[in-house]
Amino acid sequence: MSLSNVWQTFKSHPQYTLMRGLGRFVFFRNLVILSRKLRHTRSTDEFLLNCQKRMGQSVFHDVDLESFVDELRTKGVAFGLRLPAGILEELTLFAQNNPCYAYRRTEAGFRFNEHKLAENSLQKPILLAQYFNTAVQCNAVKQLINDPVLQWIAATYLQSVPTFVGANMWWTFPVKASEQDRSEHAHLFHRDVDDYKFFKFFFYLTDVNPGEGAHVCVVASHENPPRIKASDKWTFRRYSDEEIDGFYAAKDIVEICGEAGTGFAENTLCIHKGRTPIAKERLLLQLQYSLFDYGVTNDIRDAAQLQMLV
Ligand SMILES: O=C(O)CCC(=O)C(=O)O
Ligand SMILES: [Fe+2]
Repeated sequence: MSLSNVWQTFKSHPQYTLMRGLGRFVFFRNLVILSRKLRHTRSTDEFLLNCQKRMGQSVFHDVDLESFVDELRTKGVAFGLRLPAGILEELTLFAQNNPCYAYRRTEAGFRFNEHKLAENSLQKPILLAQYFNTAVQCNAVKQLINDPVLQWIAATYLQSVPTFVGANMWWTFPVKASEQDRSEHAHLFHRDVDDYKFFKFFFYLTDVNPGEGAHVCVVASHENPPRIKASDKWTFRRYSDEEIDGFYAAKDIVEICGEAGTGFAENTLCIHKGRTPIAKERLLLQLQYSLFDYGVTNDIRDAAQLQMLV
């Protein structure tokens, strides 16, 4: 990013730009986390108590909450969530009946079954298409955001009243996309700096088989960032598969597969990427929680700006 771009972003989102600068250093991350924890002690306890009271209303059963959060802390990724069939069906129906938007562009709407027509209209392969305003339009998304199990995990992991900062539901399609599109849309290894502390729940809404469009994560890399070039200490960039294969043990580079309904949580400060599907598209729902909301990770768009391609 050029200096003038940094300045433009600073003017429009000063807190976010500051966090992007400071949040790459462990020292500043820990300082902000600690001060937030101390300020929130009482309200966090109240929040957790409220979650516990509502636990019976959760759609998730048999999750060992303490070990889930422990795993998220130590490994940066924790497994074992499963969406019930009813919620999965509601989300899938929502995806079938509402437009998604190519490359997250508000003027590039199309229905899932019109992918080819949309590509013709856009005159390029569509690697990714996202739904907007899901929390308002889809009850299942709303229900998950308020689910006591997810909220308890978020508050315990963040050691604070969690701030919900966005639902994102999107398709990735098996197409020959350009390297630039793959890089811009998270199909090359990278780390996210979305806050001083944050994490995301991922739910697969289609089956994800080995070799297909899985999410790939390097276990425990949130505390062991790659140091390949000297500048890697300060900068955040895309890494090639070869760089990541060379830096981490193969056993730690995990391709996360699972049937529709599979859910996990990840601190995406870990090295991760989405694989470009070969034959079968992937639908994913992601819910993100952090300390602060910079307004840059949600799917809320002005309905007046939404336009269809086909
Ligand atoms: O599509 C994927 O699995 C990767 C998504 C990603 O990079 C992210 O959510 O931070
Ligand atoms: Fe990412």
